[in-house]
Amino acid sequence: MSQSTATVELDALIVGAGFSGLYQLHMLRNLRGLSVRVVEAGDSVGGTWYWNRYPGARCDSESHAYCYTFSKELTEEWDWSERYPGPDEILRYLNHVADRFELRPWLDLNRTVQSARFDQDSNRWQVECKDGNRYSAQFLITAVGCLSTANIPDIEGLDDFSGQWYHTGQWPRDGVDLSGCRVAQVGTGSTGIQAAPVIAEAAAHLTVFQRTANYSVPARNCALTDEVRQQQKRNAESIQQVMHSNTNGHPWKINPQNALDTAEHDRQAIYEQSWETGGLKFRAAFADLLTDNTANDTAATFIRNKIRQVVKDPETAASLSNIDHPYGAKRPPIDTHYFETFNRDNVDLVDLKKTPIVKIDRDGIQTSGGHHAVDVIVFATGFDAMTGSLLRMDIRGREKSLADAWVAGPSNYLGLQVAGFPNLFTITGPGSPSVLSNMPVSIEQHVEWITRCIDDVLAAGKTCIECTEDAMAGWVQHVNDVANATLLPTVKHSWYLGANVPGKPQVFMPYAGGLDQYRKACNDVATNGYEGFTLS
Ligand code: N01
Repeated sequence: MSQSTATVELDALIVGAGFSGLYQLHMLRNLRGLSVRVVEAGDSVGGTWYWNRYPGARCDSESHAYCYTFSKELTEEWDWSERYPGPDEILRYLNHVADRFELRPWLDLNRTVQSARFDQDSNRWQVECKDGNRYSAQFLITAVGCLSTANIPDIEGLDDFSGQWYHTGQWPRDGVDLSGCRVAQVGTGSTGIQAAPVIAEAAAHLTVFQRTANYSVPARNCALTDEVRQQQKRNAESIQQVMHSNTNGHPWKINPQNALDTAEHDRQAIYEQSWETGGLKFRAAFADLLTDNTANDTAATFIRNKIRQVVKDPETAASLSNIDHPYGAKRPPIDTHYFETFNRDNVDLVDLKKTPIVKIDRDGIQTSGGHHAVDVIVFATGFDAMTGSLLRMDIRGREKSLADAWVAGPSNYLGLQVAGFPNLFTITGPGSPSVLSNMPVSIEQHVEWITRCIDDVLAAGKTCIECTEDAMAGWVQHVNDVANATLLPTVKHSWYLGANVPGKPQVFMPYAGGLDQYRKACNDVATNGYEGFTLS
Protein backbone atom coordinates (compact mmCIF):
# COMPACT_ATOMS: atom_id res chain seq x y z
CA MET A 1 0.00 0.00 0.00
CA SER A 2 1.61 3.25 -1.04
CA GLN A 3 1.58 6.52 0.84
CA SER A 4 -1.15 8.98 -0.04
CA THR A 5 -0.99 12.57 1.13
CA ALA A 6 -4.71 13.14 1.63
CA THR A 7 -6.22 12.25 4.99
CA VAL A 8 -8.88 9.56 4.58
CA GLU A 9 -12.11 10.80 6.20
CA LEU A 10 -14.19 8.04 7.79
CA ASP A 11 -17.02 7.40 10.18
CA ALA A 12 -15.10 4.60 11.83
CA LEU A 13 -11.54 3.28 11.74
CA ILE A 14 -10.80 -0.21 13.01
CA VAL A 15 -7.25 -1.26 13.91
CA GLY A 16 -6.49 -4.93 13.26
CA ALA A 17 -7.80 -7.55 10.82
CA GLY A 18 -8.12 -10.59 13.04
CA PHE A 19 -11.36 -12.16 14.27
CA SER A 20 -12.51 -8.91 15.90
CA GLY A 21 -11.54 -6.42 13.21
CA LEU A 22 -13.17 -8.43 10.42
CA TYR A 23 -16.46 -8.87 12.26
CA GLN A 24 -16.52 -5.22 13.36
CA LEU A 25 -15.98 -4.18 9.76
CA HIS A 26 -18.78 -6.46 8.57
CA MET A 27 -21.18 -5.08 11.18
CA LEU A 28 -20.39 -1.39 10.64
CA ARG A 29 -20.38 -1.72 6.85
CA ASN A 30 -24.02 -2.72 7.18
CA LEU A 31 -24.95 0.09 9.56
CA ARG A 32 -26.40 3.36 8.24
CA GLY A 33 -24.05 3.37 5.25
CA LEU A 34 -21.13 4.25 7.49
CA SER A 35 -17.74 4.66 5.87
CA VAL A 36 -15.35 2.24 7.57
CA ARG A 37 -11.79 1.02 7.04
CA VAL A 38 -9.50 -1.44 8.75
CA VAL A 39 -5.76 -0.82 9.06
CA GLU A 40 -3.63 -3.89 9.56
CA ALA A 41 0.14 -4.23 10.05
CA GLY A 42 0.33 -7.64 8.37
CA ASP A 43 0.01 -8.24 4.64
CA SER A 44 -3.09 -10.35 5.13
CA VAL A 45 -5.93 -10.99 7.54
CA GLY A 46 -5.53 -13.26 10.58
CA GLY A 47 -4.32 -11.23 13.56
CA THR A 48 -2.90 -13.56 16.22
CA TRP A 49 -2.88 -16.42 13.75
CA TYR A 50 -1.01 -14.41 11.16
CA TRP A 51 1.91 -13.95 13.56
CA ASN A 52 1.87 -17.13 15.67
CA ARG A 53 3.10 -19.82 13.29
CA TYR A 54 5.62 -21.49 15.57
CA PRO A 55 6.09 -25.28 15.39
CA GLY A 56 3.11 -27.00 17.03
CA ALA A 57 0.90 -23.88 17.05
CA ARG A 58 -2.70 -24.93 17.37
CA CYS A 59 -5.81 -23.45 18.88
CA ASP A 60 -6.77 -24.67 22.36
CA SER A 61 -10.48 -24.11 21.70
CA GLU A 62 -12.30 -26.72 19.65
CA SER A 63 -12.72 -25.84 16.00
CA HIS A 64 -16.53 -25.96 15.90
CA ALA A 65 -16.54 -23.39 18.73
CA TYR A 66 -13.55 -21.31 17.63
CA CYS A 67 -15.38 -19.54 14.87
CA TYR A 68 -18.08 -16.98 14.22
CA THR A 69 -21.66 -17.83 15.06
CA PHE A 70 -23.37 -14.79 13.50
CA SER A 71 -24.01 -16.43 10.15
CA LYS A 72 -25.87 -19.75 9.87
CA GLU A 73 -24.73 -20.08 6.27
CA LEU A 74 -21.09 -19.66 7.28
CA THR A 75 -21.43 -22.32 9.98
CA GLU A 76 -23.14 -24.61 7.51
CA GLU A 77 -20.66 -24.23 4.67
CA TRP A 78 -17.33 -24.35 6.55
CA ASP A 79 -15.77 -27.76 7.29
CA TRP A 80 -13.11 -28.01 10.00
CA SER A 81 -10.68 -30.86 9.55
CA GLU A 82 -9.46 -31.40 13.12
CA ARG A 83 -10.74 -31.13 16.67
CA TYR A 84 -8.31 -28.22 17.23
CA PRO A 85 -7.43 -26.11 14.18
CA GLY A 86 -3.87 -25.08 13.36
CA PRO A 87 -2.90 -21.59 12.13
CA ASP A 88 -3.08 -22.50 8.43
CA GLU A 89 -6.66 -23.69 8.71
CA ILE A 90 -7.72 -20.69 10.83
CA LEU A 91 -6.11 -18.37 8.28
CA ARG A 92 -7.98 -20.14 5.47
CA TYR A 93 -11.20 -19.65 7.45
CA LEU A 94 -10.59 -15.93 8.06
CA ASN A 95 -9.65 -15.42 4.40
CA HIS A 96 -12.87 -17.18 3.44
CA VAL A 97 -14.79 -14.81 5.75
CA ALA A 98 -13.06 -11.78 4.18
CA ASP A 99 -14.08 -12.99 0.70
CA ARG A 100 -17.55 -14.24 1.55
CA PHE A 101 -18.60 -10.99 3.23
CA GLU A 102 -16.74 -8.88 0.64
CA LEU A 103 -14.55 -7.17 3.21
CA ARG A 104 -11.33 -6.84 1.25
CA PRO A 105 -11.97 -3.45 -0.39
CA TRP A 106 -11.95 -1.86 3.08
CA LEU A 107 -8.76 -3.48 4.36
CA ASP A 108 -5.64 -1.31 4.30
CA LEU A 109 -2.89 -3.89 4.78
CA ASN A 110 0.80 -3.42 5.57
CA ARG A 111 -0.10 -0.37 7.57
CA THR A 112 0.87 0.10 11.21
CA VAL A 113 -0.73 2.75 13.39
CA GLN A 114 1.87 5.04 14.91
CA SER A 115 -0.35 7.48 16.78
CA ALA A 116 -4.00 8.31 17.38
CA ARG A 117 -5.00 11.69 18.76
CA PHE A 118 -8.45 12.94 19.71
CA ASP A 119 -8.93 16.40 18.25
CA GLN A 120 -11.28 18.37 20.50
CA ASP A 121 -12.16 20.95 17.84
CA SER A 122 -13.43 18.46 15.30
CA ASN A 123 -14.40 15.76 17.82
CA ARG A 124 -12.58 13.28 15.65
CA TRP A 125 -9.70 10.87 15.96
CA GLN A 126 -6.65 11.77 13.88
CA VAL A 127 -4.67 8.64 13.16
CA GLU A 128 -1.23 8.50 11.63
CA CYS A 129 0.45 5.36 10.32
CA LYS A 130 4.15 4.57 10.22
CA ASP A 131 4.17 4.89 6.43
CA GLY A 132 2.78 8.44 6.67
CA ASN A 133 -0.81 7.60 5.71
CA ARG A 134 -3.42 9.47 7.76
CA TYR A 135 -7.03 8.89 8.71
CA SER A 136 -9.62 11.03 10.44
CA ALA A 137 -12.52 9.13 12.03
CA GLN A 138 -15.43 9.84 14.34
CA PHE A 139 -15.11 6.43 15.99
CA LEU A 140 -11.87 4.56 16.63
CA ILE A 141 -12.10 0.87 17.42
CA THR A 142 -9.10 -1.18 18.46
CA ALA A 143 -9.18 -4.83 17.44
CA VAL A 144 -5.54 -5.51 18.22
CA GLY A 145 -5.89 -8.74 20.20
CA CYS A 146 -4.76 -9.45 23.73
CA LEU A 147 -1.58 -11.39 22.99
CA SER A 148 0.14 -9.60 20.13
CA THR A 149 3.15 -7.81 21.62
CA ALA A 150 6.06 -10.20 22.09
CA ASN A 151 7.80 -10.33 25.46
CA ILE A 152 11.46 -10.92 24.71
CA PRO A 153 13.43 -11.28 27.94
CA ASP A 154 16.30 -8.92 28.49
CA ILE A 155 19.00 -11.54 29.01
CA GLU A 156 22.61 -10.32 29.06
CA GLY A 157 24.55 -11.30 25.96
CA LEU A 158 21.71 -12.03 23.52
CA ASP A 159 23.35 -9.69 20.99
CA ASP A 160 26.55 -11.76 21.18
CA PHE A 161 24.77 -15.00 20.22
CA SER A 162 26.15 -16.21 16.88
CA GLY A 163 23.20 -18.49 16.10
CA GLN A 164 19.61 -17.59 15.19
CA TRP A 165 16.97 -16.68 17.74
CA TYR A 166 13.20 -16.33 17.35
CA HIS A 167 10.19 -15.39 19.44
CA THR A 168 7.27 -17.76 18.87
CA GLY A 169 4.87 -14.85 18.34
CA GLN A 170 7.00 -13.45 15.50
CA TRP A 171 7.77 -16.71 13.77
CA PRO A 172 9.09 -16.37 10.19
CA ARG A 173 6.31 -16.92 7.74
CA ASP A 174 8.22 -19.49 5.72
CA GLY A 175 9.13 -21.47 8.82
CA VAL A 176 12.56 -22.32 10.20
CA ASP A 177 14.48 -25.44 9.22
CA LEU A 178 15.59 -26.89 12.53
CA SER A 179 16.90 -30.17 11.15
CA GLY A 180 20.34 -30.99 12.52
CA CYS A 181 20.16 -28.04 14.93
CA ARG A 182 20.73 -27.94 18.67
CA VAL A 183 17.79 -25.89 19.91
CA ALA A 184 17.22 -24.12 23.22
CA GLN A 185 13.60 -23.37 24.08
CA VAL A 186 13.02 -20.84 26.86
CA GLY A 187 9.53 -20.91 28.34
CA THR A 188 6.94 -23.54 29.19
CA GLY A 189 3.62 -21.74 28.94
CA SER A 190 0.84 -22.78 26.53
CA THR A 191 3.10 -21.95 23.58
CA GLY A 192 6.22 -23.73 24.81
CA ILE A 193 4.20 -26.80 25.73
CA GLN A 194 2.80 -26.96 22.18
CA ALA A 195 6.16 -26.24 20.56
CA ALA A 196 8.55 -28.61 22.40
CA PRO A 197 7.22 -31.94 21.02
CA VAL A 198 7.31 -30.66 17.44
CA ILE A 199 10.74 -29.03 17.79
CA ALA A 200 12.07 -32.26 19.34
CA GLU A 201 10.93 -34.19 16.26
CA ALA A 202 12.67 -31.79 13.89
CA ALA A 203 15.87 -30.87 15.72
CA ALA A 204 19.01 -32.83 16.50
CA HIS A 205 18.68 -31.85 20.15
CA LEU A 206 16.29 -29.78 22.25
CA THR A 207 17.01 -28.28 25.66
CA VAL A 208 13.93 -26.89 27.39
CA PHE A 209 14.65 -24.13 29.91
CA GLN A 210 11.84 -24.17 32.48
CA ARG A 211 11.48 -21.37 35.01
CA THR A 212 8.09 -22.36 36.43
CA ALA A 213 6.76 -25.89 36.04
CA ASN A 214 3.31 -26.01 34.48
CA TYR A 215 0.27 -28.23 34.41
CA SER A 216 -0.91 -29.59 31.11
CA VAL A 217 -3.74 -31.85 30.06
CA PRO A 218 -3.69 -33.89 26.83
CA ALA A 219 -5.49 -32.07 24.02
CA ARG A 220 -6.44 -35.35 22.31
CA ASN A 221 -6.47 -33.72 18.93
CA CYS A 222 -7.89 -35.86 16.13
CA ALA A 223 -9.21 -35.62 12.61
CA LEU A 224 -12.95 -34.92 12.50
CA THR A 225 -15.01 -37.50 10.69
CA ASP A 226 -17.88 -36.51 8.41
CA GLU A 227 -20.23 -37.95 10.99
CA VAL A 228 -18.86 -35.72 13.79
CA ARG A 229 -18.96 -32.67 11.53
CA GLN A 230 -22.55 -33.37 10.52
CA GLN A 231 -23.54 -33.87 14.14
CA GLN A 232 -21.90 -30.54 15.10
CA LYS A 233 -23.76 -28.78 12.30
CA ARG A 234 -27.08 -30.42 13.12
CA ASN A 235 -26.68 -29.32 16.75
CA ALA A 236 -25.11 -25.95 15.99
CA GLU A 237 -27.97 -23.98 17.48
CA SER A 238 -27.98 -25.77 20.82
CA ILE A 239 -24.15 -25.78 20.98
CA GLN A 240 -24.09 -22.05 20.34
CA GLN A 241 -26.81 -21.52 22.90
CA VAL A 242 -24.50 -23.12 25.52
CA MET A 243 -21.54 -21.01 24.37
CA HIS A 244 -23.57 -17.81 24.54
CA SER A 245 -25.06 -18.43 27.97
CA ASN A 246 -22.24 -19.89 30.07
CA THR A 247 -19.32 -18.32 31.93
CA ASN A 248 -16.55 -19.13 29.44
CA GLY A 249 -17.91 -19.23 25.88
CA HIS A 250 -16.85 -22.84 25.38
CA PRO A 251 -19.34 -25.45 24.16
CA TRP A 252 -19.73 -27.16 27.53
CA LYS A 253 -21.18 -26.55 30.95
CA ILE A 254 -19.13 -26.64 34.14
CA ASN A 255 -20.04 -29.59 36.35
CA PRO A 256 -22.12 -27.96 39.14
CA GLN A 257 -20.79 -30.50 41.63
CA ASN A 258 -18.01 -29.45 44.06
CA ALA A 259 -14.82 -31.52 44.19
CA LEU A 260 -14.94 -31.31 47.97
CA ASP A 261 -18.49 -32.68 48.14
CA THR A 262 -17.51 -35.69 46.04
CA ALA A 263 -16.25 -38.96 47.51
CA GLU A 264 -12.60 -39.68 46.69
CA HIS A 265 -13.35 -42.68 44.49
CA ASP A 266 -15.96 -40.79 42.43
CA ARG A 267 -13.76 -37.71 42.23
CA GLN A 268 -10.87 -39.72 40.79
CA ALA A 269 -13.25 -41.30 38.27
CA ILE A 270 -14.39 -37.85 37.12
CA TYR A 271 -10.78 -36.66 36.78
CA GLU A 272 -9.84 -39.81 34.85
CA GLN A 273 -12.77 -39.32 32.51
CA SER A 274 -11.90 -35.63 32.04
CA TRP A 275 -8.27 -36.58 31.35
CA GLU A 276 -9.41 -39.03 28.68
CA THR A 277 -11.73 -36.44 27.11
CA GLY A 278 -8.81 -34.00 27.15
CA GLY A 279 -8.62 -30.29 26.45
CA LEU A 280 -9.59 -27.20 28.41
CA LYS A 281 -12.77 -28.95 29.54
CA PHE A 282 -10.67 -30.53 32.31
CA ARG A 283 -11.15 -27.18 34.09
CA ALA A 284 -14.89 -27.83 34.11
CA ALA A 285 -14.55 -31.11 36.05
CA PHE A 286 -15.85 -29.46 39.24
CA ALA A 287 -17.39 -26.13 40.19
CA ASP A 288 -15.03 -25.20 43.03
CA LEU A 289 -11.64 -25.69 41.34
CA LEU A 290 -10.94 -22.00 40.89
CA THR A 291 -12.39 -20.77 44.16
CA ASP A 292 -11.15 -23.19 46.79
CA ASN A 293 -7.51 -24.12 47.34
CA THR A 294 -8.29 -27.51 48.85
CA ALA A 295 -10.56 -28.40 45.96
CA ASN A 296 -7.91 -27.19 43.53
CA ASP A 297 -5.31 -29.39 45.25
CA THR A 298 -7.29 -32.48 44.27
CA ALA A 299 -6.99 -31.58 40.58
CA ALA A 300 -3.37 -30.44 40.96
CA THR A 301 -2.38 -33.71 42.67
CA PHE A 302 -4.11 -35.73 39.97
CA ILE A 303 -2.12 -33.97 37.21
CA ARG A 304 1.19 -34.11 39.12
CA ASN A 305 0.73 -37.87 39.48
CA LYS A 306 0.05 -38.18 35.75
CA ILE A 307 3.30 -36.30 35.00
CA ARG A 308 5.28 -38.62 37.28
CA GLN A 309 3.70 -41.66 35.63
CA VAL A 310 4.64 -40.46 32.14
CA VAL A 311 8.16 -39.08 32.63
CA LYS A 312 10.70 -41.85 33.15
CA ASP A 313 13.70 -39.96 34.52
CA PRO A 314 12.91 -39.29 38.21
CA GLU A 315 14.83 -36.00 38.41
CA THR A 316 13.13 -34.63 35.27
CA ALA A 317 9.75 -35.84 36.51
CA ALA A 318 10.36 -34.11 39.85
CA SER A 319 11.21 -30.79 38.13
CA LEU A 320 8.23 -31.00 35.76
CA SER A 321 5.78 -31.78 38.55
CA ASN A 322 7.16 -29.29 41.08
CA ILE A 323 4.38 -26.82 40.25
CA ASP A 324 4.05 -23.82 42.55
CA HIS A 325 0.56 -22.51 41.74
CA PRO A 326 -3.03 -23.76 41.73
CA TYR A 327 -4.23 -25.57 38.60
CA GLY A 328 -5.98 -23.16 36.24
CA ALA A 329 -4.86 -20.03 38.11
CA LYS A 330 -2.50 -19.44 35.20
CA ARG A 331 -3.98 -20.08 31.76
CA PRO A 332 -3.92 -23.91 31.63
CA PRO A 333 -2.08 -25.37 28.63
CA ILE A 334 -3.18 -28.44 26.73
CA ASP A 335 -0.72 -30.57 24.80
CA THR A 336 0.10 -33.32 22.39
CA HIS A 337 2.76 -35.54 24.01
CA TYR A 338 4.49 -32.75 25.95
CA PHE A 339 5.54 -34.77 28.98
CA GLU A 340 6.31 -37.82 26.78
CA THR A 341 8.80 -35.62 24.90
CA PHE A 342 11.12 -35.68 27.92
CA ASN A 343 11.52 -39.46 27.47
CA ARG A 344 13.27 -38.87 24.13
CA ASP A 345 17.05 -39.27 23.95
CA ASN A 346 17.44 -35.91 22.22
CA VAL A 347 15.59 -33.82 24.84
CA ASP A 348 16.84 -32.37 28.15
CA LEU A 349 15.19 -30.19 30.74
CA VAL A 350 17.05 -27.43 32.55
CA ASP A 351 15.31 -26.43 35.76
CA LEU A 352 15.99 -22.71 36.08
CA LYS A 353 14.74 -22.75 39.66
CA LYS A 354 17.84 -24.80 40.48
CA THR A 355 20.27 -23.33 37.95
CA PRO A 356 19.16 -19.89 36.66
CA ILE A 357 20.32 -18.40 33.38
CA VAL A 358 23.42 -16.28 33.93
CA LYS A 359 23.90 -15.00 30.39
CA ILE A 360 23.82 -15.82 26.72
CA ASP A 361 27.15 -15.92 24.90
CA ARG A 362 28.34 -16.52 21.38
CA ASP A 363 27.75 -20.27 21.56
CA GLY A 364 24.69 -20.70 23.73
CA ILE A 365 23.21 -20.29 27.18
CA GLN A 366 25.20 -20.20 30.41
CA THR A 367 23.31 -21.19 33.56
CA SER A 368 24.70 -21.39 37.09
CA GLY A 369 24.90 -25.15 36.49
CA GLY A 370 26.81 -25.21 33.19
CA HIS A 371 27.00 -24.14 29.57
CA HIS A 372 24.53 -25.30 26.89
CA ALA A 373 25.89 -24.94 23.36
CA VAL A 374 23.06 -24.37 20.87
CA ASP A 375 22.51 -23.20 17.29
CA VAL A 376 19.02 -21.76 17.74
CA ILE A 377 17.19 -20.16 20.67
CA VAL A 378 13.38 -20.18 20.67
CA PHE A 379 11.82 -17.71 23.09
CA ALA A 380 8.39 -19.02 24.04
CA THR A 381 8.29 -16.27 26.62
CA GLY A 382 4.83 -14.86 26.06
CA PHE A 383 3.49 -11.39 25.56
CA ASP A 384 3.07 -7.94 27.01
CA ALA A 385 -0.52 -9.06 27.29
CA MET A 386 -3.75 -7.07 27.04
CA THR A 387 -2.24 -3.57 27.28
CA GLY A 388 1.00 -3.86 25.23
CA SER A 389 -0.59 -3.55 21.81
CA LEU A 390 -2.83 -0.66 22.89
CA LEU A 391 -0.07 1.34 24.51
CA ARG A 392 2.39 1.01 21.66
CA MET A 393 -0.07 2.89 19.40
CA ASP A 394 0.49 6.14 21.31
CA ILE A 395 -3.21 6.90 21.82
CA ARG A 396 -3.91 10.41 23.16
CA GLY A 397 -7.31 11.43 24.46
CA ARG A 398 -8.73 14.82 25.51
CA GLU A 399 -6.00 15.59 28.00
CA LYS A 400 -3.53 12.77 28.29
CA SER A 401 -2.06 9.74 26.65
CA LEU A 402 -3.37 6.24 27.36
CA ALA A 403 0.08 5.45 28.77
CA ASP A 404 -0.36 8.23 31.34
CA ALA A 405 -3.96 7.27 32.06
CA TRP A 406 -2.84 3.66 32.70
CA VAL A 407 0.39 4.38 34.51
CA ALA A 408 -0.88 2.43 37.54
CA GLY A 409 -2.51 -0.26 35.38
CA PRO A 410 -5.44 -0.35 32.98
CA SER A 411 -8.69 1.22 34.09
CA ASN A 412 -11.79 1.43 31.94
CA TYR A 413 -15.55 0.91 31.92
CA LEU A 414 -16.85 -2.52 30.88
CA GLY A 415 -13.47 -3.17 29.30
CA LEU A 416 -14.76 -1.05 26.44
CA GLN A 417 -14.02 2.61 27.07
CA VAL A 418 -11.66 4.88 28.99
CA ALA A 419 -12.78 8.22 30.44
CA GLY A 420 -11.17 11.06 28.52
CA PHE A 421 -11.05 9.01 25.29
CA PRO A 422 -14.40 9.73 23.60
CA ASN A 423 -15.64 7.41 20.85
CA LEU A 424 -12.72 5.02 21.41
CA PHE A 425 -13.75 1.38 21.87
CA THR A 426 -11.39 -1.46 22.77
CA ILE A 427 -12.55 -4.89 21.63
CA THR A 428 -11.63 -7.51 24.26
CA GLY A 429 -9.77 -4.89 26.26
CA PRO A 430 -8.58 -5.37 29.84
CA GLY A 431 -11.57 -5.46 32.19
CA SER A 432 -13.50 -7.73 29.83
CA PRO A 433 -13.69 -11.57 29.91
CA SER A 434 -11.51 -11.90 26.76
CA VAL A 435 -8.63 -14.25 27.59
CA LEU A 436 -10.61 -16.08 30.27
CA SER A 437 -13.12 -17.11 27.65
CA ASN A 438 -13.34 -18.69 24.21
CA MET A 439 -12.25 -15.58 22.31
CA PRO A 440 -14.55 -15.57 19.26
CA VAL A 441 -17.61 -15.61 21.53
CA SER A 442 -16.32 -12.67 23.56
CA ILE A 443 -15.40 -10.89 20.34
CA GLU A 444 -18.89 -11.31 18.88
CA GLN A 445 -20.44 -9.97 22.09
CA HIS A 446 -18.17 -6.90 22.06
CA VAL A 447 -18.60 -6.18 18.37
CA GLU A 448 -22.39 -6.47 18.59
CA TRP A 449 -22.51 -4.21 21.65
CA ILE A 450 -20.27 -1.57 20.04
CA THR A 451 -22.36 -1.67 16.86
CA ARG A 452 -25.58 -1.23 18.82
CA CYS A 453 -23.98 1.59 20.83
CA ILE A 454 -22.83 3.50 17.73
CA ASP A 455 -26.27 3.00 16.17
CA ASP A 456 -27.98 4.33 19.31
CA VAL A 457 -25.64 7.34 19.56
CA LEU A 458 -26.29 8.29 15.94
CA ALA A 459 -30.04 7.62 16.25
CA ALA A 460 -30.13 10.03 19.20
CA GLY A 461 -28.55 12.71 16.99
CA LYS A 462 -25.41 12.73 19.14
CA THR A 463 -21.80 12.64 17.98
CA CYS A 464 -19.90 11.55 21.06
CA ILE A 465 -20.06 8.86 23.73
CA GLU A 466 -17.65 8.82 26.63
CA CYS A 467 -17.70 6.94 29.91
CA THR A 468 -17.54 8.85 33.17
CA GLU A 469 -14.70 8.69 35.70
CA ASP A 470 -17.17 7.39 38.32
CA ALA A 471 -18.42 4.58 36.12
CA MET A 472 -14.85 3.63 35.35
CA ALA A 473 -13.83 3.59 39.02
CA GLY A 474 -16.85 1.43 39.86
CA TRP A 475 -16.02 -1.06 37.10
CA VAL A 476 -12.36 -1.30 38.11
CA GLN A 477 -13.46 -2.05 41.68
CA HIS A 478 -15.88 -4.70 40.42
CA VAL A 479 -13.17 -6.31 38.23
CA ASN A 480 -10.92 -6.52 41.31
CA ASP A 481 -13.69 -7.85 43.54
CA VAL A 482 -14.67 -10.69 41.20
CA ALA A 483 -11.01 -11.61 40.62
CA ASN A 484 -10.33 -11.66 44.35
CA ALA A 485 -13.17 -14.14 44.84
CA THR A 486 -11.08 -16.64 42.80
CA LEU A 487 -7.59 -18.13 43.02
CA LEU A 488 -6.56 -16.34 39.82
CA PRO A 489 -4.77 -13.33 41.33
CA THR A 490 -2.73 -15.51 43.71
CA VAL A 491 -0.08 -16.48 41.12
CA LYS A 492 3.18 -14.54 41.20
CA HIS A 493 4.39 -14.81 37.58
CA SER A 494 1.05 -14.57 35.82
CA TRP A 495 0.60 -12.54 32.66
CA TYR A 496 -3.03 -12.04 33.79
CA LEU A 497 -1.46 -9.65 36.33
CA GLY A 498 1.18 -8.18 34.04
CA ALA A 499 3.80 -9.76 36.32
CA ASN A 500 5.68 -11.33 33.39
CA VAL A 501 6.88 -7.99 32.04
CA PRO A 502 9.48 -6.15 34.15
CA GLY A 503 8.19 -2.76 35.31
CA LYS A 504 4.58 -3.38 34.23
CA PRO A 505 2.05 -2.38 36.92
CA GLN A 506 0.60 -5.47 38.54
CA VAL A 507 -3.16 -5.34 38.21
CA PHE A 508 -5.42 -8.31 37.50
CA MET A 509 -6.55 -7.45 33.97
CA PRO A 510 -9.29 -9.73 32.61
CA TYR A 511 -12.86 -9.83 33.96
CA ALA A 512 -13.24 -13.01 36.03
CA GLY A 513 -16.94 -12.65 36.83
CA GLY A 514 -17.98 -14.81 33.85
CA LEU A 515 -19.03 -14.03 30.31
CA ASP A 516 -22.71 -14.52 31.22
CA GLN A 517 -22.60 -11.89 33.98
CA TYR A 518 -20.53 -9.61 31.80
CA ARG A 519 -22.96 -9.89 28.88
CA LYS A 520 -25.82 -9.03 31.21
CA ALA A 521 -23.95 -6.01 32.63
CA CYS A 522 -23.28 -4.65 29.12
CA ASN A 523 -26.87 -5.23 27.99
CA ASP A 524 -28.27 -3.57 31.12
CA VAL A 525 -26.07 -0.52 30.59
CA ALA A 526 -27.29 -0.12 27.00
CA THR A 527 -30.92 -0.76 27.89
CA ASN A 528 -30.73 1.82 30.69
CA GLY A 529 -29.78 4.60 28.28
CA TYR A 530 -26.03 3.99 28.47
CA GLU A 531 -25.74 4.34 32.20
CA GLY A 532 -22.21 5.45 33.09
CA PHE A 533 -21.66 7.12 29.73
CA THR A 534 -22.16 10.71 28.65
CA LEU A 535 -23.65 11.30 25.19
CA SER A 536 -23.03 14.70 23.69
O1 N01 B 1 3.32 -17.26 27.26
P1 N01 B 1 3.27 -17.41 28.86
P2 N01 B 1 2.76 -18.23 26.14
N1 N01 B 1 13.51 -16.62 31.62
O2 N01 B 1 3.48 -16.03 29.38
C1 N01 B 1 8.76 -18.14 30.63
C2 N01 B 1 -2.27 -17.96 24.66
N2 N01 B 1 -1.99 -19.09 23.82
O3 N01 B 1 3.12 -17.65 24.84
O4 N01 B 1 6.06 -19.00 34.22
C3 N01 B 1 12.97 -17.84 31.61
O5 N01 B 1 2.10 -18.15 29.31
C4 N01 B 1 7.65 -18.14 31.64
O6 N01 B 1 8.13 -18.56 32.91
P3 N01 B 1 7.30 -18.15 34.26
C5 N01 B 1 -2.73 -18.46 26.02
O7 N01 B 1 -3.74 -17.62 26.51
C6 N01 B 1 -3.05 -19.63 23.23
O8 N01 B 1 3.13 -19.64 26.43
O9 N01 B 1 6.98 -16.68 34.11
N3 N01 B 1 11.70 -18.09 31.34
C7 N01 B 1 6.68 -19.10 30.97
O10 N01 B 1 7.07 -20.43 31.17
C8 N01 B 1 -1.46 -18.34 26.80
O11 N01 B 1 -1.62 -18.30 28.18
C9 N01 B 1 -2.89 -20.69 22.43
O12 N01 B 1 8.23 -18.45 35.35
C10 N01 B 1 10.92 -17.05 31.05
C11 N01 B 1 6.85 -18.75 29.49
O13 N01 B 1 8.12 -18.15 29.37
C12 N01 B 1 -0.88 -17.08 26.23
O14 N01 B 1 -1.11 -17.20 24.85
C13 N01 B 1 -1.63 -21.25 22.24
C14 N01 B 1 11.41 -15.74 31.03
C15 N01 B 1 5.82 -17.75 29.02
O15 N01 B 1 4.54 -18.30 29.16
C16 N01 B 1 0.57 -16.89 26.46
O16 N01 B 1 1.22 -18.14 26.33
C17 N01 B 1 -0.55 -20.67 22.85
C18 N01 B 1 12.77 -15.55 31.34
N4 N01 B 1 13.31 -14.33 31.39
C19 N01 B 1 -0.74 -19.58 23.63
N5 N01 B 1 10.38 -14.91 30.71
C20 N01 B 1 -4.09 -21.21 21.78
O17 N01 B 1 -4.11 -22.30 21.38
C21 N01 B 1 9.31 -15.69 30.53
N6 N01 B 1 9.63 -16.98 30.73
C22 N01 B 1 -5.30 -20.39 21.62
